[in-house]
Amino acid sequence: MQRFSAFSLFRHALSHHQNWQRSWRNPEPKKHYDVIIVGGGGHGLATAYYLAKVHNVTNIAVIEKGYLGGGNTGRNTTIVRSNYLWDEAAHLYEHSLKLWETLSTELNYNVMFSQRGVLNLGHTLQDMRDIERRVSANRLNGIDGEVLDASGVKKIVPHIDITSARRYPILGASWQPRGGVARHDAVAWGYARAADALGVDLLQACAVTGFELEGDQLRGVVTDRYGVIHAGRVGCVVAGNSGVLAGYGGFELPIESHPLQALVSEPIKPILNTVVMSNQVHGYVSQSDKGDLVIGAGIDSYTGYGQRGSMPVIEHTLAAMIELFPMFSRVPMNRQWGGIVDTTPDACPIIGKTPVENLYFNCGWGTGGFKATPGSGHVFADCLASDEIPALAKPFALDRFYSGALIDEHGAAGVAH
Ligand code: FAD
Ligand code: PYC
Repeated sequence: MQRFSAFSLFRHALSHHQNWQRSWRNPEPKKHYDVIIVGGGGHGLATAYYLAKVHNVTNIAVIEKGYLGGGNTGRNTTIVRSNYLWDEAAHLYEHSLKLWETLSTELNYNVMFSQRGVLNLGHTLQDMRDIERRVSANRLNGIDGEVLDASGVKKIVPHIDITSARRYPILGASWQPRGGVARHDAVAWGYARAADALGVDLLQACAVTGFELEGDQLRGVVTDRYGVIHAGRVGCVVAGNSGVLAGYGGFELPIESHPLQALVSEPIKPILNTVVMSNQVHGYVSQSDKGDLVIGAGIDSYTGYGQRGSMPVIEHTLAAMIELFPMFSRVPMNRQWGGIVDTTPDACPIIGKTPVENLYFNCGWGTGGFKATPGSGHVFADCLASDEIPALAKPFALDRFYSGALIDEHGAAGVAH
């Protein structure tokens, strides 16, 4: 009998995977596109869709190194909300939430957006003060929100433990009724199908490995599958790989790439009809329509590009869940995975121009970009179509890290950093 070492089995599996990727049937790429989008996650696909639909720019390619939606878009816990503290972020995320509300109709694809409400729990007096400030700011911006006390939380989530005997007693929460969850894959597929129907080329299994530069002007991208493809403008929407692509352009971004993990339980009968998040205990949970408890963690503290995380974080997250819902201690867990998120110093995205002419970046969404998918694509399409940065995106320019006009959203990020 032939014997295989673990290493040779791994190599065999890897080359099988690479051959499968290579055999992926793409449309024949053109020699020149008006716009190339690098990254076929939700944000890249949404950008291509709005470019074609709103701006009538259809000579576009989306270039994806793996498969569409296989990055953070397909790995996240799908929480959608717009309850950010500062005006700039609140307006951008609310723009996105409004687009979510009509997205299934817009794309003629059921993205399963479910406005079941989002609770952000408070466990200390200071948490409650922060919650009151944030909810007041939200309401001034026309965003729905309420401050609940512990009994108000219990009314919405009967199974939660609000007894004061807990290590992190629940004092109350912010409640955004219009928040909720969506089906992550469906968002990628919905935008991809709609963009494809408008003539956008979707090139999968094709990595961008460099930029074609003439002085400080970008002329196209170098790919590992088709060589150089020329473009008028290039928009990079590659989340945790943004630092690598900035390197191809010869500049740096204030971004760290960190693993962020999540897991699901076995499907159980309906028990939780909203989203519960707690920054203090470092976890968040909702229940999918299939019945799984969808549970997420804070970021792993080390940096890296591996799409997996470390054990201690997951143990810590499960301890947090049991703190909130002691009855979950007996639910078997099914699968665990990780994505690579791109965190910035102010927990806000970077959208717009770069030091290289014709090269634009949309990144830095970190742990919270799924909810922004429609809004991000919508404003980035504006940037790429007209070279004018729309008002909603202006505060998120790269130069804020030089001017000091940071928008600190760590408090509303909802995930421990
Ligand atoms: P991605 O979906 O990662 O797409 C980027 C694509 O670029 C990838 O498909 C990648 O393969 C491709 N790419 C990279 N380099 C290259 C290259 N050189 N050439 C070609 N293609 C390339 N956000 C929320 O709002 N709510 C949540 O509940 C939430 N939970 C999360 C839970 C986890 C575990 C994780 C990991 C993230 C979570 N997020 C959440 C964050 C959210 O998933 C991301 O911010 C969002 O999905 C980013 O979308 P994207 O399209 O920019 O990135
Ligand atoms: O930004 O709401 C969020 C979020 C939840 C889980 C990960 N990110």
